[in-house]
Amino acid sequence: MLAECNFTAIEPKWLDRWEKTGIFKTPDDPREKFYVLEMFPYPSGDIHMGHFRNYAIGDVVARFEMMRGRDVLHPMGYDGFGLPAESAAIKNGTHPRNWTFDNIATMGTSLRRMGLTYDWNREVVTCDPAYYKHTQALFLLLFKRGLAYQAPAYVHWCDSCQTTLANEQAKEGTCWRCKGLVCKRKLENCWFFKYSEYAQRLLDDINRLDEWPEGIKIQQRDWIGRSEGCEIDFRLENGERFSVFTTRPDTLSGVTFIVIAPEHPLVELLSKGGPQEKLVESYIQAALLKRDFERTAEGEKDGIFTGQHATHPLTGERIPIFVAEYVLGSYGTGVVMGVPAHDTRDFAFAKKYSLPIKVVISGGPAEYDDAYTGNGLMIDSGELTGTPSPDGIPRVIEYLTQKGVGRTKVNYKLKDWLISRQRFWGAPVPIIHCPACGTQPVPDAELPVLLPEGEVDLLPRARSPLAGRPEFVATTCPKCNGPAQRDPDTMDTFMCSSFYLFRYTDPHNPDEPWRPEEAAKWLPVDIYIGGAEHACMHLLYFRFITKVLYDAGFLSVDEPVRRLFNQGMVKDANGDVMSKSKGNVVSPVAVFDEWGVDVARLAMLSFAASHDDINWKEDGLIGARRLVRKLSDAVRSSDGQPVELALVRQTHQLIAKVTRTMERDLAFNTAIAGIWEFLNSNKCLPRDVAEVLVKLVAPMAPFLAEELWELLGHSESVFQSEWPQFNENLAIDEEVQIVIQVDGKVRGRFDAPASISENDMRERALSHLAIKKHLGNRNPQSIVVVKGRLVNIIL
Ligand code: ANZ
Ligand code: ZN
Repeated sequence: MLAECNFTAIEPKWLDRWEKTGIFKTPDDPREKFYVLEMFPYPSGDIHMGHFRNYAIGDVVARFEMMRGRDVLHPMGYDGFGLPAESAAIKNGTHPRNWTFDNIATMGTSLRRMGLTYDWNREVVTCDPAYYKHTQALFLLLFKRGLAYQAPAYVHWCDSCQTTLANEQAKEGTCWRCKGLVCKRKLENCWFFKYSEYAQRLLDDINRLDEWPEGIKIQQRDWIGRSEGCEIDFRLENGERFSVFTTRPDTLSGVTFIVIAPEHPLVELLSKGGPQEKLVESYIQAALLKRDFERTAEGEKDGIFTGQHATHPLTGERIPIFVAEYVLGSYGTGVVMGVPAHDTRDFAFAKKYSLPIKVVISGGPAEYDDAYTGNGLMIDSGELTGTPSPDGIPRVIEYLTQKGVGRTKVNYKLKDWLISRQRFWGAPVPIIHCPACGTQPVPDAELPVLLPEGEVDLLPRARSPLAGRPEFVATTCPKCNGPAQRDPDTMDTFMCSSFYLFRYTDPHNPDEPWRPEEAAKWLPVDIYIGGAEHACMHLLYFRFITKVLYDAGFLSVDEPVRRLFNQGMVKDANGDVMSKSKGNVVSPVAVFDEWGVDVARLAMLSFAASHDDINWKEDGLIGARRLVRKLSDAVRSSDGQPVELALVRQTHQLIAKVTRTMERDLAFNTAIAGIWEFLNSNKCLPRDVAEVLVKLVAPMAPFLAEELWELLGHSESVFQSEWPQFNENLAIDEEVQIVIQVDGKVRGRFDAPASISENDMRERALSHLAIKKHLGNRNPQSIVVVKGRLVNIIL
């Protein structure tokens, strides 16, 4: 049966056996724990190739660690809330829950079929009330710790999703989900988490993430965007004070105008009743339609004079105040001191409005056709004249502090996390608004605040559908018992996925999110495998929530994940991204049906190293099937012959190679290549060696390995056997000398490890200097390779 690669019989057989023996159940009291986690899927249909790859990689790691004697936690669940369920429900006239749980059932069947080592007893589903009760409890924890607040704000609004978005979900002005254009909207009641309060810790602790990809760390540092500078106070002519944030206080004497962001609260006051009022108003409306990166891009700058002036804190000069879109309301203080001589944007602005350009740093050109941003000495700067720039900036800040007009200030680009969404299919915000008592948390005993069942009108109307359901909204105030209203918004689904990894450690706990001692057993996650696209979303949110939970005593770790691994994408045979609209989607389940799960797994793993993108091709399946046949044949025909020293060496080398890829780079393609090569050079295997081979392939092709292991006479699972050890000394490659001949005559030699592959021998011979010279531009007719000894090039 095996020789024909008929997996239809052996797959159910082993799935059943694994289930019955419960060998992948999580041990209660791990001695040497290892927590393997893959990013859980959004249940949008059946699994796709990206899931298949992600989960196959995780499964190899889990099985490998198990065989090494570790106690493994390897859980799976579903990120159940989100918009697609709501859209489907609107289309089909059903409840979003139906669509979601149908998809979960479909995906669950496929994932189980793949033979993944998940402990399904620990499955979590974020849209299950038993789970979102804790999402709401977590919200209240933040609320009670003063980390959740409600405020009116200009927020990102996606018109096609009909909801607000957090900053990182509207990068470059496009919605992370639907890729549609995002605009700004003023909302009165948005919930925010004080993300920015954790900015410094989130930044500092990146330095401890030794086993995270450098690229993710760079993106997170940039997104947090720490900037050291100074706040400087100016006065309006009526005496009122406002401040600007600058990284260049050394240029203070060069200020010739002030610019305020259109969304700044001061703007309305400044122009109100004045001749500029109408103009300013329409300017603001236009600016709000633009995206932040468009507003701050290099190039022409426009703005509008407010009709008001400010007083310079050092010189007392009168300086005009403008509103301009290139200043963002969300950064610093939302007000900038304009220094055209030394800031490029200010220069463009000053040119356009014929404002004076005052040079205060030496070293610039004689004629200014752009700002001078280089080093120099401060000039025309009163008592500070002669101070070096930028080295003297701390001295400038000290001076301004003494004068009482400024202070040192650190700014972060990271903003508070906007958590409320105006959609239905999410965890309701557990807050009650009482006309007498104000904002009240829902008492713990009343959690979860359930979403309505039955027929629901989900059509988006720029406010939460829950707002239109009196039986949901109407409630009583927990404090005064008077009539009150529930908050109609639901939470960002990234909130649900910010703690699921902790919930897996105690998934059925009805009262607490988890017992701290259960979490302490397993955390941190030893390896977290998933795509890199969430660098500044999920992967930053869950670091934040981890720190909050650590501070509150729920966790013993303040970083969730020791090692982060980003797998590459799965593209089609031509290297195009698979998508429904292109019609180039390959279904993993169809591949399992036709080729068997193990052949599919081996093919997937052999295309490239796990972190690289791959192009899915049928060739890979053909190759994998050949490998399966070859291995089965070799194992069946293995016998009791003694193992010769050369083969001992080769075996230890192979063990070393496979072990290292499994613990280090997860480049399973090299492990598979090693097994291939081994089988190619050893037709008939001694039994002991056959056993080693079966173990080495087991994490990658578990059904095949179990079947062969049984064939070799074992009654226990191969995953209960021990991972083969290698001896360093034996694994070290012997050096051999390889002779290069051209038409049978020796023309060169080179040293190489005894295990060098035939391909490498050929390549090294052809690139050998003497040989290249000898060949000139003649092309070899053929090349004969004798492994470990000789390359003969025939002309
Ligand atoms: C005066 C100045 C003079 C500036 C000079 C630069 C050069 P980073 O490094 O990103 O923190 N800025 C401050 N708030 C802003 C806002 N809300 N929107 C747009 N620009 C803003 O940049 C800090 C600098 O960005 C600040 O320093 C300010 O311009 C500008 F020769 O102040 B500077
Ligand atoms: Zn959208």
